[in-house]
Amino acid sequence: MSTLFTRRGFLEALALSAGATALPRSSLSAAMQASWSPDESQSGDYALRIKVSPVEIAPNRIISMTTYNGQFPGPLIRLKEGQPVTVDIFNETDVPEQLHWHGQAVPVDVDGASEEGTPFIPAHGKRRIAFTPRPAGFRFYHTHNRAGADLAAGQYSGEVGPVYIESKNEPGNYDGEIFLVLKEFEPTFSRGGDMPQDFLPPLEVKSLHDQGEGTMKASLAKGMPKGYEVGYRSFTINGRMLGHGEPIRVKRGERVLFHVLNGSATEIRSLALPGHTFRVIALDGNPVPNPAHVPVLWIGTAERVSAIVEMNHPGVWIMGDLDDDDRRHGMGIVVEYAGQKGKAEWVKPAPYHWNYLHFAKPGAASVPSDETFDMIFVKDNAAEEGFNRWTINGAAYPMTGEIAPASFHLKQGERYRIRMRNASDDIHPIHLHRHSFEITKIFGKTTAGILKDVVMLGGYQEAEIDFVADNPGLTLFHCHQQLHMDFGFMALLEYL
Ligand SMILES: [Cu+2]
Repeated sequence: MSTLFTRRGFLEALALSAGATALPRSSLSAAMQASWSPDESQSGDYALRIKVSPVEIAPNRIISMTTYNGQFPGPLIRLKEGQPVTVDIFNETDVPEQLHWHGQAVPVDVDGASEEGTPFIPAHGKRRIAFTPRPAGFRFYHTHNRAGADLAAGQYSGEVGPVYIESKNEPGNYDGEIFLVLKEFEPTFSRGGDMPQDFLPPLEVKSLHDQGEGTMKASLAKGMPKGYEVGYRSFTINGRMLGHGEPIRVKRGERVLFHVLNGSATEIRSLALPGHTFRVIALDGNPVPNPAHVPVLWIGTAERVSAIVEMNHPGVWIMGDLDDDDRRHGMGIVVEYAGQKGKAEWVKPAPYHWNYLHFAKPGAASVPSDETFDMIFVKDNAAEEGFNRWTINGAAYPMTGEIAPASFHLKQGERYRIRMRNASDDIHPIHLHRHSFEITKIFGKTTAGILKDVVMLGGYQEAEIDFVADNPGLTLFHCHQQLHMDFGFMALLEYL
């Protein structure tokens, strides 16, 4: 089946491809409903089943992974902003689970983070949750389990699925809508490894650079090896390696809206379509003030980009990652124009700096904040049984699984600014739970109007984000890189 659907046909098409249990009851066929016991059929609007399943990412290349409803990615869940839903989450595994509603302003008992106090979905048990979806836009759901040294756990698994929350007035100025989930599989550890960062504007802060490099040199001088990093053997879009999924079939002149989710546990991804540009209209599901054309998308771990592509360059193309090795190992999908045949072509795009400021109104000034928190992020090389330990203001979040005391105490209704300084050479996709934030300073410039829930903070760089404390309870702040969050890079904010 093609991954391209018209807006109206989407739900019907989904019923054919996705696990039926994830669809609203009303759209299930009689045959599908028959598989529900009477007890279950009186239950929630949606059901998600966490289970270990084989997933075929290329012909006869079948990977065992924990999934939602036996498929990867998890089924697309379409919700309506402000219209309450109930979801039954069944855990058919041996491990207690957390299902996080990433990017939604939900209460603590729904959010899906044990650090905030969300109850676990017990092993071989279930939880029913009820919430009101908000805000509108492209969100997602994923496990929030700690993986630590277990490369089958946490987001190394297949526990990732897209959520789309429709607003009351969708503009819909496009012909088709496609969801793409980028995800690597078959992870292995290595010692050290470099994350590409030259796609960001090069604005290192000298004092942070000197601090980070000094600490690293001292550690290596003591004979410490470099801390573990993760690499992958296979790469997929929508669960299929490049060349092994159905192509995206388009016609000349069509305007296609791509909703791209980086579902990786650890990686930053890029995406280009030779001969075409992306008109970015939303970041992390939130409309941007200044939709702009870009040749390449760069998407941090857990970030989303929504962009319209005008199909005006007929051919058969590889829409793929700029990294040759990752693309050759699967990170791409074929885009095929009607009437065009032949081998899919890749053309490397010209170098380009990804800059969130392109999508802001030039000169926009942010609202002053009531209070500012400073945070400095530091890496202790290989300090935790060979893994890098991460600290925020000198403290690593405890790895015991218990709820730690909150590090930051807020007052409801106030507007806060977090001034983040990265004293490490790694790039960090910084995430705040249950709130959206506004980027107010990045790459040395102040700005306003870019609302996100994850922001990439480059090595030795600084950035500032603002948010309003309007969703009380414990709120988790963390780096979304699994290896970083699992080894200390988390902190709790609290207000009642
Ligand atoms: Cu990080």
